[in-house]
Amino acid sequence: MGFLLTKMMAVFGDREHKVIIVGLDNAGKTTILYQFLTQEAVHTSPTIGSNVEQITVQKTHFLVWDIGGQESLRASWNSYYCNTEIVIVVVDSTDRERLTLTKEELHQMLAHEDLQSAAILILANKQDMKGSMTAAEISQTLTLNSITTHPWHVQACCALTGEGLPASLDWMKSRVVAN
Ligand SMILES: Nc1nc2c(ncn2[C@@H]2O[C@H](COP(=O)(O)OP(=O)(O)O)[C@@H](O)[C@H]2O)c(=O)[nH]1
Ligand SMILES: [Mg+2]
Repeated sequence: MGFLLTKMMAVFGDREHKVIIVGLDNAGKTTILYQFLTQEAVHTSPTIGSNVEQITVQKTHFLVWDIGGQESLRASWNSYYCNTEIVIVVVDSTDRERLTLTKEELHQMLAHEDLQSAAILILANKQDMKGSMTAAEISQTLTLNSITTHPWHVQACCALTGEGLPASLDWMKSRVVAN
């Protein structure tokens, strides 16, 4: 399947757009990756330390990397940055305590030279949980309005049901088509 797809993409001159999913451990990154896949599953190949899947949205191909978020792994996030077109930052909307940590990681990424032309999608995940922060609250704490260097978008979602994820893929597609 991988070979066939690669061949088809060569024929149609289409290319893959690299996406990375980052966020603290337990935010819901892996659940989101596999929810994306169930929309239009193409190919799976798990790797050590990260998962990578190819996701196709109406002929647009994304190669999506889900990178571990534990503290020990965060230092190696930057080895995935090269050629990344979209960074998905997953937030556990119930985790008020660690949102400032996500803010620090986010603003560090924005400053990284390999991500200067990347678009940023912030997913306010776990909206099904009681007392979860709204997308607006999360935007405010992450100071998203101060970001003028990168296109960004915040989307509320629930990875368990998939709510909000089709809209996220639509935004991702609109970003890479715009470029
Ligand atoms: N209630 C709820 N739980 C979620 C949601 N997304 C993920 N989880 C749970 O959160 C935990 C961590 O998810 P996982 O995808 O492994 O997080 P990761 O460490 O960021 O990859 C798991 O128990 C998931 O089932 C969600 O939208 N709502
Ligand atoms: Mg995971």
